[in-house]
Amino acid sequence: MNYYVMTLFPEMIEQGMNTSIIGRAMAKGLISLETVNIRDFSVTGNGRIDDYPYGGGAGMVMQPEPVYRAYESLVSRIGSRPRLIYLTPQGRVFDQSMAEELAKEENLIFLCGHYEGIDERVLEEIATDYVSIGDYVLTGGELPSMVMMDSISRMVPGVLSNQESGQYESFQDGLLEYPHYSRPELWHEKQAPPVLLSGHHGNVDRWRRNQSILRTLRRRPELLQNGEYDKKDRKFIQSLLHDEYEEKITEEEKRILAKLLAI
Ligand code: 6GU
Repeated sequence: MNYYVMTLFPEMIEQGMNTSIIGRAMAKGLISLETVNIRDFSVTGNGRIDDYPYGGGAGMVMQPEPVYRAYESLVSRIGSRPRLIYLTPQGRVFDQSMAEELAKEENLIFLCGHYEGIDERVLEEIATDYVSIGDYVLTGGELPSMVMMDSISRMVPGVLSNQESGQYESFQDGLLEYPHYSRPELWHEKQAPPVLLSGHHGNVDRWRRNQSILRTLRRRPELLQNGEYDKKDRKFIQSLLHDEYEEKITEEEKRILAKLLAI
């Protein structure tokens, strides 16, 4: 996977991407990163790349020509026109399925805006995707591009040391992940769940699946509709509905569970 980031703050991207798992993947050659400083393509001679908005109003707008020149210089070096993702709070909200889809690309260009945004006309010519990382406003696209590159990189084969670790994490099956425990067996008077120490893999898997369902119900109930529920899942959901499980289930939670069984 080759990432190209067009930005006014290339050092921010480079510093953020050289650490931890992503840094190791870059050292291994599984991922590469090139930043393009849009300011290097200023057309005014004084390094300016922004101007006042037509029609007035607050803030500045990034001019189309420096962005366009930075883009054309980049794609001529790449030798193709990869997908170009413009980071904007007005985009489609990034999620795991988008990360999986983008991980299949060989090259990706991220365009980071600042100030009030980028002149619409150049976006119309070069952007293929408009992506937001959530419903809140940030000062620029740099952090969102790094968030996206981090989660896309995890999906690139060889990046995670142990393929297992990618398999059972939150969202892999549409539900939240089950809780984790390690030594000591007793900590602050809390016992690790005995089933996890039983050595019975079937029971461990069943317990974890049940905990995933329960945790999703408690913390992100709206995600439950994304899951698929087999016979054993349904049996567990029934046991929750009938208060046959150790945890207390509220009436609202029961309403959600009953709806699930109808799927
Ligand atoms: Cl992609 N950009 C900015 N500036 N703010 C955001 C965002 C992106 N996603 C959420 N908030």
